[in-house]
Amino acid sequence: MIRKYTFGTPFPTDAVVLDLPAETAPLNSMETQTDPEGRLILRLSLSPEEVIFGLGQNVRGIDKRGHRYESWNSDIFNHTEERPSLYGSHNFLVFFRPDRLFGIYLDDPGKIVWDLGCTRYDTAEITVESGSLNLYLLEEDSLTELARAFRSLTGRSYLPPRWAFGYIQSRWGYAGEDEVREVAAEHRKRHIPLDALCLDIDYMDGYRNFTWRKDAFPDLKRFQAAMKEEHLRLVPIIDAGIKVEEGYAPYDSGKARDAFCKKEDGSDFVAAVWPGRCCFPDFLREDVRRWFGSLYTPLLEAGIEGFWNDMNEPALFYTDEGVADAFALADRIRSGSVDYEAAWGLMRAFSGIANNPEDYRRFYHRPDGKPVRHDRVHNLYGAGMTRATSEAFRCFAPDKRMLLFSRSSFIGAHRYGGMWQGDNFSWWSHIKLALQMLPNLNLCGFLYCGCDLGGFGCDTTEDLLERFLQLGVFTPLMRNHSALHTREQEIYRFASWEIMRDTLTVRYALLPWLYSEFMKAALTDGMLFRPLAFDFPQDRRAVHTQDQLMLGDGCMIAPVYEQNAAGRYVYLPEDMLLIRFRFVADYDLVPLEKGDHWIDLALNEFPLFVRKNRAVFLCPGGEYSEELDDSRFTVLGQIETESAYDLYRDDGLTSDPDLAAGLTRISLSPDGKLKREIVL
Ligand code: MIG
Repeated sequence: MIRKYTFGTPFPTDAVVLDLPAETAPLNSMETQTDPEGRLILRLSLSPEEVIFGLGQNVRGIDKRGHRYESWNSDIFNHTEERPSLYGSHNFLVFFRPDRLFGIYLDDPGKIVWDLGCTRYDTAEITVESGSLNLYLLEEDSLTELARAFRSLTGRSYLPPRWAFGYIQSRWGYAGEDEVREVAAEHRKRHIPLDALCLDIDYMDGYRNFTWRKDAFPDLKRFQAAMKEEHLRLVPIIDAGIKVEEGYAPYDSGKARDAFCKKEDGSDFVAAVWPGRCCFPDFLREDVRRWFGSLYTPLLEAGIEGFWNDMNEPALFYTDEGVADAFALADRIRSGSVDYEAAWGLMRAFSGIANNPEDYRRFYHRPDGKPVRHDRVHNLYGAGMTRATSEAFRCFAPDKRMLLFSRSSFIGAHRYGGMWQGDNFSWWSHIKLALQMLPNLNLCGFLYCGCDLGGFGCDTTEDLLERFLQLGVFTPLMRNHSALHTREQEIYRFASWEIMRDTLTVRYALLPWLYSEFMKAALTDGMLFRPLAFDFPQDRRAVHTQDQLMLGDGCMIAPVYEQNAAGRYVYLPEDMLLIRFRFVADYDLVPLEKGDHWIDLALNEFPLFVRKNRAVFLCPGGEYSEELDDSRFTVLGQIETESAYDLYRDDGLTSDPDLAAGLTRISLSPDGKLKREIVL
């Protein structure tokens, strides 16, 4: 059951697809109050065993309790534990304890502060800065049903093409076509599976969106066509800002349409990002989304089938006003006496010059012609860009699925694209962080996601990259990405590249099954990754587990995320089959009983656990997704009663897939074996 409560005058976000009437009776399951500043405060008490899931992309555990988070989309190059927010705002929370289950969704694009048992462990206090809000209260009998109800409220998740489940190599700093070709060739030469290569901002001419450097990428269309012969796709990046420069077509056409966000005085808002001074498309306007989307056309015509959208929080390096404020403070200090307050203020003024909260108050959107200050709608910006791109795809090729993942996001954008988890580091703790984010992203509707494998910032090491890949084997987006000036991170750069390649061969063998699980989840409003609590709500240990995830139909993952660990402890909520993978054709099958187990996992080994009467399907493998034979499988599972698996297959491209038509029922009979071969 879903109930809607309206406070104040909510800003329409398009996040919700169900048209519900607002309740007239007051919301009595929590305390609500408006403070003197006009902020709306929601308060509820938490019992000692209460668990809180949700908030999508955020730091800390699967259970969000015990920290103060913010919904405020931020370009943060340092995902440390104290961060209140990352790139996306996903305002859906589920409160779960043995005698109570409900979810709340706060549909508002402004800042929200979530004190989830941080100040007081027994209290959740949520502050909605704008004071206006559509609040949805969701009540169902189970966590799974609650997640499904939420998707019915906010719409079906984005469907990527099947090739997007292949391995993607990316790096900030590839100098040109020759280098990208060489990276591709090194993969093919060594039989390292690969489906796509990302082009980072280096491909652009002076970092101008929708251009490319003619010296380094002389003919993008020819280049993409040549790559396609190798079964590889190029995935270029697009940033949010448009360089202010007369004669640069996107700027001129944007200017002619008056498409950019404005300052209070009516002039275009300008801030520096990669290309220099930029204007920012007003993605809240439909005509602007259509215009911006049309700018992708030349790239689509060149044969590009996927993009990643970046810097769309929007990230701002600085504004002239912000710099002037910082210098004004410096001048005051220069002419006066020194005091510590001023000194700290000065340091903050300069270190906070980027993504300065003041700058987000300096510009306006005009969704219906009327100005709305940016900070009121900040968290919607990236979602608008995602929507613009997705709608452009639909215009260009209505029958075809395209790849799209964005850095910034908001609930609602899950219908238009996937997302990557942002600028992580080559840190061991970031394997765990990525794992913990996944189920909460799925809960909020974002199914196509993954982190920068190997870590984006700082230098990776062989063992760290290998362990990252072992998580990535199971994430829909499986991309190795690293930052400019960091250690080269392509698999073949490392002495132990062969074990990394072997790990990828397992991904490709699992790909048709993983795709089947993904598509079934997406088309039935389900989740691919779930906290254990979803499948074992009565099991206290399972409910509080923070480093294992349920995956698809009856599987569980538990990657190693610690340096030099030779294995790890795993809690099994019931008897399960351990598949310890080394290679597509080399794995151990070990039936294990419910309870705690130490699992030996050498650096080249990683586990997948399967519940009884469920199965995992391995195809013969291949070096690119189109090569995979999804008619012959090795089926792994401990079958004790008559069971079945519904395998979903389609052409991997059609934009309007038919679930029922794609399903093949495969019966699984108890035959005392853990492994069987099938041909469909
Ligand atoms: O300010 O395009 O998160 O993946 O490599 C950095 C360069 C801009 C941030 C993205 C990252 C990308 C980088 N970008």
